[in-house]
Amino acid sequence: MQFGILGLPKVGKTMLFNTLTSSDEATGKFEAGGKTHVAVAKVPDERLAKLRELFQPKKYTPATVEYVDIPGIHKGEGAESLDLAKLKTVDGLLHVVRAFDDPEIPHAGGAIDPGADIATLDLELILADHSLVERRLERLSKSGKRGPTPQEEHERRLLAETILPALEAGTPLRRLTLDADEARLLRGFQLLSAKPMLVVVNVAEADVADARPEQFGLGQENAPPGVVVSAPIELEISRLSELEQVEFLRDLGLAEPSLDRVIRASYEMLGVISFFTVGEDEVRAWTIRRGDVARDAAGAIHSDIERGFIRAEVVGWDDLLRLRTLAACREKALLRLEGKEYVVADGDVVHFRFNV
Ligand SMILES: Nc1nc2c(ncn2[C@@H]2O[C@H](COP(=O)(O)OP(=O)(O)O)[C@@H](O)[C@H]2O)c(=O)[nH]1
Ligand SMILES: [Mg+2]
Repeated sequence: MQFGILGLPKVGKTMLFNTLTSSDEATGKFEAGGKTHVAVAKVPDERLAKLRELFQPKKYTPATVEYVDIPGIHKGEGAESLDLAKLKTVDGLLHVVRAFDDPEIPHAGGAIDPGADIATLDLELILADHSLVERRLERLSKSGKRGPTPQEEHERRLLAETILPALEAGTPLRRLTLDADEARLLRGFQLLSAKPMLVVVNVAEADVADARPEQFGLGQENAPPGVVVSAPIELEISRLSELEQVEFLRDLGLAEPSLDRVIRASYEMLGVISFFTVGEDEVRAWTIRRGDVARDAAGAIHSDIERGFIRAEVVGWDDLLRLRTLAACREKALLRLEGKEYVVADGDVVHFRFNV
């Protein structure tokens, strides 16, 4: 699961990437290197943290999201300055826009205008998609004497009748409502404006307590969801001890580091959920798609468990916390026996019985 971090140069992408993933890549007043960085962030999860306290395991393994820091898009150069090959394969986009002013750090767009920058990036994604779709349609029209296969005809119609008109109207494809079959086809095309997108607004330190995503037109109808952060503050928080963090956040009037919200929002936007396995050895979160059944969940751990699946013992994380042991949950009939087709819920604690 990978999220691409993108935006104009010098908006704070790399500083946020470093904080999200505890990395140490160069940030700076000059566009640094133009290199792409990849690293992993742990998904903060209070439920899992509480299970850790209960079980005191040797090993603790939260879910993760991988972030790719992609060099800035230069305004005017458009899609050519995008690392298209890298962007095509990511599952979601994190668009960083700048709302902080600093005369020392020139802004690529001239004036500070987050709304305009959001529109600029969307336009770049739409233009890149447009040329991909046109090329694909051209190829599909060259099916030769044999004529198009039903699959090719299906693709052609979706592209020509739905996708292309949307792009020409300037609509990012993520806004389209498609049926399951069309959505699957669309994912196959790896178009950029179709990917789920979260906008991170990097505001001045003084504004961080009061700024709201809605101010920037985010989180409303037709607009992507947004989170407001201050990159230097987030970096500072990440360097504090847990105790110092609590105080610092309270002074700022924040309930939690904003980046925790960024990571959780990224995770949820990809349509995934976590189930947990617990024990003295390890307390761990596993990532599956929403709607996956117990057999899929078993496969996420190991193909042997999927193949030899007998049943799943399932209890909600909150019930387990309340009763403290799986045995007590069993006694109170809160630990259920489920079969292969059970749809796993977010926060389920699962123990698999299997046979190899
Ligand atoms: N004053 C101020 N400077 C920032 C803020 N966020 C990032 N910077 C600075 O902006 C410059 C560019 O940051 P960087 O993360 O390299 O941006 P990128 O080009 O988008 O990767 C660096 O000098 C950062 O220290 C902010 O919120 N306020
Ligand atoms: Mg950078």
